[in-house]
Amino acid sequence: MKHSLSSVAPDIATRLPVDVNYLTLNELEKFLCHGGPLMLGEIHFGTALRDISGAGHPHALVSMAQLNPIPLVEVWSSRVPVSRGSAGDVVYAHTDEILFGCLNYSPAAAHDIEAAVRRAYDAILSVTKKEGFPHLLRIWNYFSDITAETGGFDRYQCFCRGRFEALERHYGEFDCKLPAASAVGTQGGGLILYFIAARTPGRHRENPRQISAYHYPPQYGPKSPSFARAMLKRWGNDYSLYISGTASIVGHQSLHAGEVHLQVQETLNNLSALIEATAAEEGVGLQGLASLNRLKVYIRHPEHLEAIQAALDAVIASHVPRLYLQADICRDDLLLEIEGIAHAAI
Ligand code: 3EB
Repeated sequence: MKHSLSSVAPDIATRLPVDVNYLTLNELEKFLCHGGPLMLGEIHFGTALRDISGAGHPHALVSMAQLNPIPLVEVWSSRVPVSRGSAGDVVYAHTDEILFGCLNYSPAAAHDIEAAVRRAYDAILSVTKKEGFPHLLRIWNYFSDITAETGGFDRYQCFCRGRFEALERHYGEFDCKLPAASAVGTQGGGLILYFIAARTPGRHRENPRQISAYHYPPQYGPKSPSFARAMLKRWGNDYSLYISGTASIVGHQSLHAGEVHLQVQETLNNLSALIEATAAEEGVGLQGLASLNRLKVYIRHPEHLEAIQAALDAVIASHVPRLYLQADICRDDLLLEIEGIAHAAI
């Protein structure tokens, strides 16, 4: 039962309102033939595996090299046919239960990252509200030069300020409404955001080993990062725990600078603590790291791939789909970041 959702295409049938798979081009083409109406969106990394420029559904090409032996596409799908639309800067697809959206700014439009992010979040928050999906569950934030300095702050700090201002304007007091998130640096391109929003709220989760990011002290920037460590969502008889990008941070501090083996172990400890605390406090049958059923791993230096893979393979079953990407992490001293989805059936 526990692994029933882990089967990769060509059979990516899912009983969840929203699911993600990492498909080869061949598997993607089969899915388009047999399940095209179920497609919520496709995200390519490094190089596009097919021409997506005319795709009628949300899509993006993210400038992060893939470190998997066979290139994969991140495909979001539903169990029922979707409706598609666009509003302002956002292209979206939705069912009765969820909305998946994507937004893509050119490098020129994302040059002033703070203003671009403010505008992007304004667009996302207004379209989700207008379409009746006001609860942001999970969002991905990808942009270039994440640690480059601009006017005394790095671009990640400017990103955080723009995001904070848009969220504050929209929500007022907002800590408990924050989505799970990743914010990761690309090798080029502008700003790409994609997200899942729902009609009904999920449960905001934090990590007992880490200070909430929205309470980080000011040394990390003028406005704290606005995200939840995870979002727990019940879908009928299933729970999905959408886990934010997780790194070797304890309290608010980066640990083990320069030590990839220790960073991956610390990150696994964080993931494990987050899942266990959710299981205990929410009364959900999540089984620690064994309940992870999707993994996305961001690696700063490709030469660390083997060490990171070995550490993950030692504790996570080989059938769990993984996507390995070369990316810049938002703090210079972090060598990797891991996000994922954990699943439990009732
Ligand atoms: C951290 O824990 C590492 O700003 O949206 C991870 C996930 C991180 C999301 C974000 C940042 C974000 O602070 C960085």
